[in-house]
Amino acid sequence: MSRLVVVANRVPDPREGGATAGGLAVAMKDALAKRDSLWFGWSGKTAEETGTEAAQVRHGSTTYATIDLGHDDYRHYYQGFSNAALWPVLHYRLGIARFDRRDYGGYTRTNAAFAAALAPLLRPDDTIWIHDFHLFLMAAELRRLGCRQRIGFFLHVPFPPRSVFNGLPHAAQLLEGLASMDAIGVQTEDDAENLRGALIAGGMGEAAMRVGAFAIGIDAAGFASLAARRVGSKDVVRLRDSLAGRSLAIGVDRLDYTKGLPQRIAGFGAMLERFPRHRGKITFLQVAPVSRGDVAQYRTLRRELDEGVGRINGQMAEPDWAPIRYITRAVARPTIAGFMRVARIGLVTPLRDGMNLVAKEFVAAQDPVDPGVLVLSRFAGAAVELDGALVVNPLDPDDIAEALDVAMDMPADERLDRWSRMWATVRANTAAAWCRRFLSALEGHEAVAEAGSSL
Ligand code: ADQ
Repeated sequence: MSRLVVVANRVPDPREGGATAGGLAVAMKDALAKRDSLWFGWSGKTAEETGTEAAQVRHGSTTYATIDLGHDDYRHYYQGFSNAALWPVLHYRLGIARFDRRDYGGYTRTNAAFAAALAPLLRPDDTIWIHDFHLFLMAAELRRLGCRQRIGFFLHVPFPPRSVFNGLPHAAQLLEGLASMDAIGVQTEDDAENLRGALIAGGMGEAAMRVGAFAIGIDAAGFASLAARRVGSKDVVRLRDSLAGRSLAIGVDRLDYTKGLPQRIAGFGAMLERFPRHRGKITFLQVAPVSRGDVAQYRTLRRELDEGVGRINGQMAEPDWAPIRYITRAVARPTIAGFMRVARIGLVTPLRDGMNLVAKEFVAAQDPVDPGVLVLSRFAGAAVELDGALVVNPLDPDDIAEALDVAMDMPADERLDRWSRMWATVRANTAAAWCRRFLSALEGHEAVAEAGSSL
């Protein structure tokens, strides 16, 4: 089997096990363990200049190769074009995107620097798999350097309709970059349609045929057993005791404006207003560690949430009950799994999300004898598969309020029926299966459009 080369903006710490590593590392774990592999990307550190030669560490069958980012590239490639322009536009938020020619300059420069540092490490029969929106231009740069290997690309975030995408300055160059890939994966059939439309309109109809939908999954059995094990841990017991018999609703997100947090908080408040019989019967725990705190929109969001939570707690709390508990510190993954298991309701209400793995993790974490209810945004990729959820419009706090009311009263047999359907899907479409499907399309065993999941 040929070597697998994974390229992503961030490279996981080889010393971290699956339990603490990020989502992508968990998803790639099986594929990396089964064959000789190289993971290439940014070290997470900044330096005077972007590195030209990768530092390498071998761990098991994987070599981790990283370069530092120069201060300018960090600012323009990472904070600028990736996080302040591409991220909002790909999540349909053209209006809050910030454009600066220097940011795009940093983006092209860094994609080229990644390609130049990776090229000397490549072997002729490597299979290269590039991840996400930071690296739209990397395959084209590798081709320019003479690389002839198969190159696949997976976009973890949504791809908007072309009328939105084309609002992005340099949209055409980004699409041309994508057209250098041999297989292009996105999360849902809607994303695939949007991307194909943009490529066809840009005169790249042939590349459109290499686009397919591959819904990412989780290590379902692993997360389920983690949740079951952690339910007896000190932190989880403390949480459960503190609830004093009340139901728990839980939200777990990065603190990001795509996750619909202010609307979710408002929806919870609206539920207590409109259905007062639930007052004092439910506690909402939102865990949202600060991310990208150096980007302006994220600071504004944080203030908005502080205020929203404070207002509702101020209005509704009793001396022995506060409706919302809000944590902006990181909570360890195993603890999160245990918290999810004791929750009666999972609130996953992004305004847009490529997939949203928290929704799948919530399903996996449930007690099969007495499962909770998932309230899920129709704009998360996960909503295509998780048809047992209460699906809401995350922009409408009243819709969230009504779903919470239904969830609070849902009889055990309906909860079980809905959860069983979702669990069957989550268990069938694991991270490992996603990896296999994409690689099989990339390595030419199946046409990309057919290899994608039948979403
Ligand atoms: P993210 O936007 O980071 O990922 P998501 O899929 O929900 O979103 O989460 C990824 C992982 O981070 C999950 O395993 C989750 O448990 C963990 N996580 C999130 N918030 C956490 C918290 N507060 N504490 C601890 N862990 C937390 C991007 C796309 C998604 C897509 C994934 C994978 O934006 O749409 O599902 O990539 O493709």
